[in-house]
Amino acid sequence: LGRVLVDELARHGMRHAVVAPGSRSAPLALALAEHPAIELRVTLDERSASFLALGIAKATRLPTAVLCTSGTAAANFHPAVLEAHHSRTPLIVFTADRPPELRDTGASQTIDQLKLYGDSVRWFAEVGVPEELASSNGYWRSLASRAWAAAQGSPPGPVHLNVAFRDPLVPDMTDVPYAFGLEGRPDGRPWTELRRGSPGLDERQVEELATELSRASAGAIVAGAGPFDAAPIHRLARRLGWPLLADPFSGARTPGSISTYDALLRSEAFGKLVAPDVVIRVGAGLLSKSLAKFVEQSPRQILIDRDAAFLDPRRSTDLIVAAEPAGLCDALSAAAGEGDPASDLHESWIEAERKARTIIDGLLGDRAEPSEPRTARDVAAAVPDGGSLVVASSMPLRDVESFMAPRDGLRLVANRGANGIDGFVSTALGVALSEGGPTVALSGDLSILHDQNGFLTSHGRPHGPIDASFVVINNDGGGIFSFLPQARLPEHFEELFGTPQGIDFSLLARLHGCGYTAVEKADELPGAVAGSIDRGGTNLIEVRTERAPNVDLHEEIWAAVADAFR
Ligand SMILES: Cc1ncc(C[n+]2csc(CCOP(=O)(O)OP(=O)(O)O)c2C)c(N)n1
Ligand SMILES: [Mg+2]
Repeated sequence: LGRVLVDELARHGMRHAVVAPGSRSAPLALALAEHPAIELRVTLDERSASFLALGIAKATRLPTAVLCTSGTAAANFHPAVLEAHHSRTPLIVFTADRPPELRDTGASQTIDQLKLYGDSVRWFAEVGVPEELASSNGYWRSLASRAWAAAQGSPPGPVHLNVAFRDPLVPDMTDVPYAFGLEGRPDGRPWTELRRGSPGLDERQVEELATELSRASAGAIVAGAGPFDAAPIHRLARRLGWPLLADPFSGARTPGSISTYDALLRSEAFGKLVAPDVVIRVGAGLLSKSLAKFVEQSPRQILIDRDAAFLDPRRSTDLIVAAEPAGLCDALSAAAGEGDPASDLHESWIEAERKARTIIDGLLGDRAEPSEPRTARDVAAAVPDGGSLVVASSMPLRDVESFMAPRDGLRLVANRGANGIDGFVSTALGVALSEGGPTVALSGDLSILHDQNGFLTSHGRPHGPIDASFVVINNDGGGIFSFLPQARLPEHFEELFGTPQGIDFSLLARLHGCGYTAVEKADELPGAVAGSIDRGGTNLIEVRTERAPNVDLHEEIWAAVADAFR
């Protein structure tokens, strides 16, 4: 059973698997370890293991397997399953189980694992105990094919296979040979392939929508968390003469997009100047409150989503178009025809972007000591072309959104599905394992501490260290809370929200055999990132900041940008 499932998934294209150690899972673990096409990592902590698999899957967009033994091990997968569910990340979750006769009997390490993750999986299968039947091979291979298809369904997401094994759990040399064939289809073909067309509108529907857009006097395209193929979205924006307001995690924050919208839209005067009559949105919920308000105030709000998901936390969207954004944007551009765009809003936005960028860069450049906004801006610029930047919730995410300048050649990854601060180290290491160029991670101190066990993977034998650079903004606690109303409750603030941990990150690095650098001056950061990438292995780069002055700096920036539009 173990060998057949793994072989079938490999035929579909699975290349990575993560295993957390245990005994009940041994048949599958051995099969994963022995398959030549599968790159395997072993991670002690199941929560870290599942986030490692999640990071690989986010980076490769391919289903990645994660396996654990029976009992509480399976429950430790739950946070990553939820993130995969909400971020539409394909994951194949194997939980090993006791056979039915041992369940609910007080047998050791046995819990109810059936549908453990509730509605958060695309498909659950109780695979059952392997039986020696002529039909078993077809059953197991078809099951693996279905798991693969479900993980890449509409929407993609996690699949849970609960696999029960009876003793003996490792190959028994006294076994008589298996009575039936276990081969897959010839030429390495999968057992059952699922072919899907891409969702879209028909010609008449495209025409109708294009006509509506051409009549708009003040439109905007807003790209939220994706990732998307950015070029078609840019082309449509240019064709219509509309601005493209691009969240970094859309993949569309490339030259020509608007990146300073969060600060700009905090200005009421600027907001009035650019008030839209149509907004086209792609991607998930918007972190920036000022951007969300901008969208909400538009009388017409169109969401394009391939899975027809109701991504509409403000309940204000009035049209959802079920289509692949890239394909639809190209179709709309073609329907809009040649000639000058009807709108010149793009130009006003580009001018405002230039102004805001100058103000922000001026304020950040004035300070020699490191700040959180500058760290976000500079780290996003410092990752070499073809590299990845993995960003933690919540201030690092917000600061990258607010301060990252548009650029090409950068893949951005974050756990935006459920916005947890958990599993961050492992997610970043998973991205690093996907072989997509140098990986840099930007995180707060608490996010790093939350998944310290993740570092166990980085020096995990026998593979050696993973190449990843962790930039840690250490403000000794949860900086986000200083922006929230609880900041006005000084008697409880530090204990309940600030939660300083006082950890020495150089010792943490030493414990895990990671390199360590402290950045004392703001302009040392790009060099520190480049140095870490050159050195290889997992390195920590600590940037110390303070929470209260960080709020002041953000407010200063917002006020200065607003002033320019008075
Ligand atoms: C699993 C999980 N637990 C708790 C939270 C709530 N939370 C959001 S941000 C945050 C503090 C993060 O601190 P840090 O990583 O140091 O980043 P900073 O806000 O200081 O930039 C907490 C506890 C969460 N999002 N996810
Ligand atoms: Mg912090």
